[in-house]
Amino acid sequence: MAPFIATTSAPVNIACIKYWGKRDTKLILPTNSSLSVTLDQDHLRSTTTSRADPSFKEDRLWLNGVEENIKSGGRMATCISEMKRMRKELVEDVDASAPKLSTFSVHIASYNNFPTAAGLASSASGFAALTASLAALYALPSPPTTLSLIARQGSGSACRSLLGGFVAWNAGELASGLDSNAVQVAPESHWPDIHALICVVSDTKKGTSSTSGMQRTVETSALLQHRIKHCVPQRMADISAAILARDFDRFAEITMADSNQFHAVCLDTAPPIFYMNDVSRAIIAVIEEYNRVALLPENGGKRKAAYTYDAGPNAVIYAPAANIKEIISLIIHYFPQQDAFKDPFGLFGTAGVG
Ligand code: 2P0
Repeated sequence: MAPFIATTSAPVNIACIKYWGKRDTKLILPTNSSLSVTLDQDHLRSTTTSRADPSFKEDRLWLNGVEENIKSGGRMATCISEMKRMRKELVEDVDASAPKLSTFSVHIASYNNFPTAAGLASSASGFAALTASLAALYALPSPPTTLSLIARQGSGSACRSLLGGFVAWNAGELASGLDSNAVQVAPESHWPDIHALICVVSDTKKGTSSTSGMQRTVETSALLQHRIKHCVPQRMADISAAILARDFDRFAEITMADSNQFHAVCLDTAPPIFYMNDVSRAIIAVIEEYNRVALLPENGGKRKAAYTYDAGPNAVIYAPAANIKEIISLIIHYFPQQDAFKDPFGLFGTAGVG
C-alpha cells in the first residue's frame, strides 16, 4: 500500500488593513475585517509534510526539525481534529471504499525558509501550510475559502495565506464563525507590478505576543472601538476598490493610515504596547518625505511607496516595481548597516492548496 503522505507550501501574508482584536478567543473570530497581500511563494514560506499511518500511536509535530508538544485542546490539536472531521464527513462517509485516514494518527513536519524569530508572520504561513497539507493528505474537495475556516482557528492571520494575491478576511457576524472566512479580492495576476521590500530592523523576538497584546487592547482601548466602527469598514471598501482599479496612490494612502492607526491603538492599550522603534519611525519619515516630493504637481502628484508595520519593528514597503531601486538606494543611504534590508522580490503566489 502506498504511504498516505502530502507536502504543501504556503506563503507569508502582510496586512494592509490590520487584524487586531478577537470577539471570540476560542474560535478566533476577529473584531474587524482585514485585508492582506500574499507574498510570492518563492520567498517567505512554510512547507509542511503530513503523513497518516495506522502504526502511528499519536499525532506528533516537528517544527524546523524540533519536536513540539501538541497541547490537548490547543490550536494545533483543534486544527488537526477539525481536518479529521472533514475527512470523515466529506470523504469516508460518502465513499465506503475510501481509506479510514480520519482514524489514523498523523505525523507532521513543517519548515520555514526564513528565520522564525524575524518578526515575520510565521504563524500565518505555518497554519496555512498545515491546513493545506492535511487537506491534500485527506483529498478534501473543499475550496481554499472553506479551508480558511480551519486555518483561522490555528492563527487568525493564517486564514488569509490560503489564497494568493489580494485577500480579505471577513469578520463575519455568526457566533459559529462559519462566515468568518478568507476570500480573494483579486489574483496576483491582476496587479503583478506591486512589490514588497522587507526591511529587517530587528530580528529579535517581540516583547508582547500578538495574541496577548490584542486581547489587552480589546479590554482597555476606547480607540479600538472607534477604529472598528468608524474606520475599518470604509477602508475595506476603499482599498478593495483601489486594488481593483490598480490605483497605487489610494492603496498607499489607506495602507499607511491603517498601519498608523493600528500602532495608535497599541499605544492606547493599558499598559501601552510599543512595537515600532526609532529606526521604524525613521523609515516612516523617509517614506513620508519621498511621497511628499512625489505628490508635488510637477512630479506627478501621486504617492510612490507605502510602509506598513505589524506587531514588531520591521518595515514592509509596498511600491510599484519601477520605484523599488530608488527606494533601496534611499534606505541604504539613511540606514547603511549591513543586512539592513533584504532583496526586493516579486509578490504573490497561491498557497498551493489541493
Ligand atoms: C495582521 N497581525 O492583520 C495583524 C497586524 C499583527 C499586526 O494578524 O492570536 O498571529 O494567532 O490570531 O494571527 C497577528 O495576529 O494572532 C496579526 P492570533 P495572529 O496581520
